[in-house]
Amino acid sequence: MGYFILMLDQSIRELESGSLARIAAAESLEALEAVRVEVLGRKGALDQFFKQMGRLAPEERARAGKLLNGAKQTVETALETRKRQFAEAALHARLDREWVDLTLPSPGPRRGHFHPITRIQGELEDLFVSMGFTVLDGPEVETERHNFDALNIPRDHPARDMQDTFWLDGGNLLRTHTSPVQVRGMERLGPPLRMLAPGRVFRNESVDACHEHTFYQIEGMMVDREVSVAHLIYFMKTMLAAVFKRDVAVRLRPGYFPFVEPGFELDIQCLICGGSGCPVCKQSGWVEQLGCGLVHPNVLRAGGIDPEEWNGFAFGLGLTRLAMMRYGIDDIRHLQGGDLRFLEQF
Ligand code: FA5
Repeated sequence: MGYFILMLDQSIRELESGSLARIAAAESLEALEAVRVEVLGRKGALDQFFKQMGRLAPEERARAGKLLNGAKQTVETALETRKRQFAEAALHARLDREWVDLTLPSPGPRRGHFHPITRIQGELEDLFVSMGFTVLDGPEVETERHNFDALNIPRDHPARDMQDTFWLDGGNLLRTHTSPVQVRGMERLGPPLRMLAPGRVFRNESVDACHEHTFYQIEGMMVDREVSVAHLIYFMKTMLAAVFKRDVAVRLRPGYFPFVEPGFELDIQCLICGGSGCPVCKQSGWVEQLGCGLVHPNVLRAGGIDPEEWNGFAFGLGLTRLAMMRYGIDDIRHLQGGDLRFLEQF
């Protein structure tokens, strides 16, 4: 064998082993591509060798051709293998990143809960339904007749100023209390009747820790024969016991509402300060919860019921204030502020 072929032989082997070492050490597809271009590419190292083959004798040329093709094959295979390793490593990294344990129990959807006002409203509805009351709904946009006239508050009556009203174009108004549902209830159900009407009411008044312009009330009314103040007190006591589930100090004072006679206001001892005085009870130690009384004959008449034959009691409870007392909320504005950090505490 000639000297030239021996040198060629050695150079090809060196090129092959050098290329394999570079492929093994390559850390990226770019580095592999660089090796491929340098070794296998047009004008690459192997190509240079192929070009020198013309200078060899025919039997040496066959041997050199075999050697070169073998080296080319080996480098190509090594490049492919290393590329596959990169692809597999990338796949494993992705699987590691995206792996989830499908056998873990699901945390389930996040569940909300009822607003404190809705919760008390639901409890009171259940309680009164269990005592034979029907739950009624009424419109928030009311007529002047239902909100005032039929409740014995004619146009020039000073009592209209007791509740500052949002008047609407056309003479309607945003109801200032749930009492208009008494009138609708009498018209719809007729005597004897027991009805409960929860709902939102609106007053054009300034807001403080205990007063909102938009708040909730529950109206209750019972019409039957020989209904007395004793019945009224029984139902009020039953209701407060159900809401507070403990003894709370209560006081009943005479109160004026044109639609009842006699009329009362019921206060409970402030549960925010325990009666010592705070902004919620305006330092008085007591918080007014509801107005109530025996239904005025004029109201029964306006509802189509004969006051000679029937009488009844009615009450209008401040549901928003009741929620404040039950949950110890020291500012009424929190209740409709819509702040989830507040609401999630209940
Ligand atoms: C009335 O609204 C009468 N309709 C209640 C009534 C019904 C009396 C049936 C007799 C017979 P008053 O304006 O006092 O009454 O309101 C009733 C209750 O609503 C109050 O005791 C109080 O708890 C609540 N309330 C009144 N104004 C506000 C306000 N601005 N913000 C929050 N709660 C209020």
